Amino acid sequence: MIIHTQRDGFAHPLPSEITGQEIYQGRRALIQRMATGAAGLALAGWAGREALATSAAPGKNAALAATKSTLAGALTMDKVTDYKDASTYNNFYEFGTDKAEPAQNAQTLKTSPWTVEIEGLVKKPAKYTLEDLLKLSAQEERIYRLRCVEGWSMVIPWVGYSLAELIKKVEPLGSAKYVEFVTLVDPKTMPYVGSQVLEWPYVEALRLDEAMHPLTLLSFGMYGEVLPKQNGAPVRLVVPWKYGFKSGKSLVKIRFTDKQPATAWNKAAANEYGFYSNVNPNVDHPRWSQATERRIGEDGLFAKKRKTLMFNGYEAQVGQLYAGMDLKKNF
Ligand SMILES: Nc1nc2c(c(=O)[nH]1)N[C@H]1C(S)=C(S)[C@@H](COP(=O)(O)O)O[C@H]1N2
Ligand SMILES: [Mo]
Repeated sequence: MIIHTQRDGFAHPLPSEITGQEIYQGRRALIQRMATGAAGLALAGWAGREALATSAAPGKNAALAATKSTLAGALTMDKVTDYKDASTYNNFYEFGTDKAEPAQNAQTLKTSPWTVEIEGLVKKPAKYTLEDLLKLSAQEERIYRLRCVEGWSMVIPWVGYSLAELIKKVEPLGSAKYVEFVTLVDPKTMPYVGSQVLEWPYVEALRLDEAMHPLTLLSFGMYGEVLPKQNGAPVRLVVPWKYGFKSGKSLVKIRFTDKQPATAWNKAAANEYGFYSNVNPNVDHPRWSQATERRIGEDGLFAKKRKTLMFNGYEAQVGQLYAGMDLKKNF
């Protein structure tokens, strides 16, 4: 068993930093969280496994309990991005095209009640309420890199579980080859869905085997709390080896199909954004290189750019999915 001790720059909360939420939720949560702090480091692995998410957020949103993932590749050792950066530097075009706009504009998004409809080529199509989804499998904390095609990246402790858990429940038919992810369109709360920047709803898709890969995360939270609205509340996808845009936010429909679905950025500019969109330093975007990236939070005057890793560093886990494929053609 791997015992996760203090990761570089991964600050455990001091008792004085424990959020009001946890005090409100009671002593057990508080003790679990403290077990991951300085004293907890001396304890055996189970303490860490049992613990709540350890990445302190300011307590703006409700706490979401999670155990640390034990999945290979799910706990990146890179320094975790500051919550402030992860929640104020966003792409969520329904709320504006500027990085700061989603945090300002998305607060009107109504995340309750919420349902996600599963349809298409499955034995058990169903409507899941958010509450059903939250209960469907155990919540895990996974620390994934997220890299945008624009050339920046962050490291975020997400909370959720493998999308595969949900897929198994609905039993895809043999004819299902792709999974389409449809996100919310609500002109009342989303100022930009009347605009022409993209076609709405924002749609993403994966091949079924990519969607079934255990690293593909159905996420409900980050930094130990439910997702901020600007990060795709109440439920989004996180596909860590693909450019950020493959990770659709505020999902309302998951559809199983036999044909490759048309996706938002591919429709907008097919020569720039392919269906696969795997992070690949060897395939340039037509207008810029993809060989390096800027890590958000490291952008001081002398900060060096980082080398972008094949499949965003998840090659050992996902490389096999693309064996024999021409990744220049299938970019
Ligand atoms: N519905 C929706 N989902 C979306 C987007 C969007 O504009 N609308 N932007 C994508 C892009 S380009 C990126 S890089 C990530 C950003 O996620 P973050 O803001 O949580 O970092 O969300 C993706 N999911
Ligand atoms: Mo992106």
